[in-house]
Amino acid sequence: MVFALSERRRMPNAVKILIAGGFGAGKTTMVSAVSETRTLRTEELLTERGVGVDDVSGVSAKRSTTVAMDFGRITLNTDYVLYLFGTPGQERFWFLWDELALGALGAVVLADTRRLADCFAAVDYFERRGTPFIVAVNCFEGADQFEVEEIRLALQLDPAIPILLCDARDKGSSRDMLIGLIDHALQRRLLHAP
Ligand SMILES: Nc1nc2c(ncn2[C@@H]2O[C@H](COP(=O)(O)OP(=O)(O)OP(=O)(O)O)[C@@H](O)[C@H]2O)c(=O)[nH]1
Ligand SMILES: [Mg+2]
Repeated sequence: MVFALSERRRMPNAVKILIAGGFGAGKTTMVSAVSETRTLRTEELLTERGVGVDDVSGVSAKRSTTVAMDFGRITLNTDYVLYLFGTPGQERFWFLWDELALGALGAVVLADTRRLADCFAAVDYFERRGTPFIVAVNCFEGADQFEVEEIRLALQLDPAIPILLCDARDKGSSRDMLIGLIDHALQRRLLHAP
C-alpha cells in the first residue's frame, strides 16, 4: 500500500517498554491489566515434566508460565504509542531478553518480596546494559511488607533507582508504574544530555 507523505507523517512514534522480573512476579498480569488491546500471550502449562526445573515455591497456585513474551499496547495520543513486552521469567528462556530489550526506553522490574532474589538477574541485566529501570514491588496478599529502603538494601540498588509499590492486577496501579518509569527515563536523559 502506498501512503501519501502527509499520512506517513501521522504514523505515531513507537515507545517500547519491558515488564521484567523473576518467575511468577506478575509480569503477564501487569501487561494484561494495562493493555488497551487483548494481550498476546505465550503461556504454556506447568506440568510434572518441569518438576526440579521450574521453581514454584511460593507460587504453588501457578498453573502456567510465559515461554516467549507477552505483548500489549497503549495509545497515548496521535503521536505516541507504548508497546509493552513482558519477558519470560524463567532462567531457561533468558536468551530471549536481548532481542526484547533492543531499543527499549526502559524496564519495569517486578519484584515479589516472597522471592526477592528472583529479580536480581533482571536488575543486574538492566544495570549492565545501562537501560533505565524502576523496581515495582508487586504486593501479594499475605506477603511480608517491607519498607522501600529495606528492599533497596536487599537489592543493593542505587539510590537513584525508584522503588514503587504496586498491584499488578490493577490497571491504575500498573499505569502508575509505567509513568514512574517514563519519568525516571526522561530524568536520566536530561542528566546525561550533552
Ligand atoms: N494475589 C495476587 N496475585 C497476583 C498478583 N499478580 C499476579 N498474581 C497472580 O500470580 C500468578 C502469577 O502471575 P503471572 O502474571 O503469570 O506471573 P509472570 O511473572 O508472568 O510469570 P512467568 O511468566 O511464569 O515468569 C497468577 O496466578 C496471577 O493471577 C497480585 O498482585 N496479587
Ligand atoms: Mg508471564
